[in-house]
Amino acid sequence: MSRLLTIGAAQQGPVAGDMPRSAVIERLIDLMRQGAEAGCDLIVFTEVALVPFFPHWHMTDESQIDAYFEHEMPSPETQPLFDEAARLGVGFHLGFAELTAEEGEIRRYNSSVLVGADGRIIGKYRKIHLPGYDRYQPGQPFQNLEKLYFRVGDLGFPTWRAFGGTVGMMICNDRRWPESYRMLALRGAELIVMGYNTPVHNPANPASGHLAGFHNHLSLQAGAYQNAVWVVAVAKAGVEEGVEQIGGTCVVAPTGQIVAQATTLEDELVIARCDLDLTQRLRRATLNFAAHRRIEHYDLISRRTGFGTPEGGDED
Ligand code: CDT
Repeated sequence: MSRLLTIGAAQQGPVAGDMPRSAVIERLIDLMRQGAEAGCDLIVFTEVALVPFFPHWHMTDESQIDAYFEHEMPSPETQPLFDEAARLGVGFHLGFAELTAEEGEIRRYNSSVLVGADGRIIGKYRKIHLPGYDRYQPGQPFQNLEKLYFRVGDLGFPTWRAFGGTVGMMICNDRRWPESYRMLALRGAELIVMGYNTPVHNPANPASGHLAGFHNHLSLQAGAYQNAVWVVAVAKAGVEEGVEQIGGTCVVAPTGQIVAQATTLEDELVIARCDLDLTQRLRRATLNFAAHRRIEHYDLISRRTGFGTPEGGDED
């Protein structure tokens, strides 16, 4: 049996600071139309897709900060993307900065939505692993202030029945943590979609620049294979307001193999036909969690001996 889903991973080139949202949305609609033309069922856009990746700059003026956030989704400005999806009959994933009033206060999250082929929102995810700092870092060529601008996501790692399978979302830094994939896989995810804004140079670890692309694919391929899940990861690529970002947008099969990959650092649609049933075949074999995963044994040695706990073997 096969359950084929054609997915377009819509890599974005840089978004200039003075580019209006309407122009960015035109670019996304163009990629969406290319996908529809090629028979895509689902288009995956990147993290914080509508504006430049503003956590790279330190800002204190609330109104300047809020201008990067979406106050509703869809909004009059983003509605054309939803309308075009419904007209074309394709679903999409969109990352955006979310500003919301909850429990009597303004809250800001790094969020994404999954939208069906009818243009309606299926589900929302809020990024859990926020990298970087909560305050200005002097002496850095650029900042990474996600902890300043966003709260930690409070929606967990949900999955949804959609597009003929079970779908979950993560956002950028989440992909470096094995538990993100495992949580989604334990909830039945057959497809994980995500966007990322990853600088080539990490000011906190300048020596690792040459490994940025390798670590991206390493995380995605390991996560896909170890959880028998399709992974679609989409970059905002190229030099954006002076910050050089990796590309490497790709679709990874549950075998861990990259089956399609971007070749540029610009707007580029990467298309792959994904058989969701491949996840089930692998989960009946090597990656059969119920048959082979032995979580109850993982901690036995620590519990019997105390060895490997923070106290070591020093007790009694
Ligand atoms: N957007 C985001 O989460 N970026 C981080 C940069 C961390 S620096 C290695 C990422 O994990 O790609």
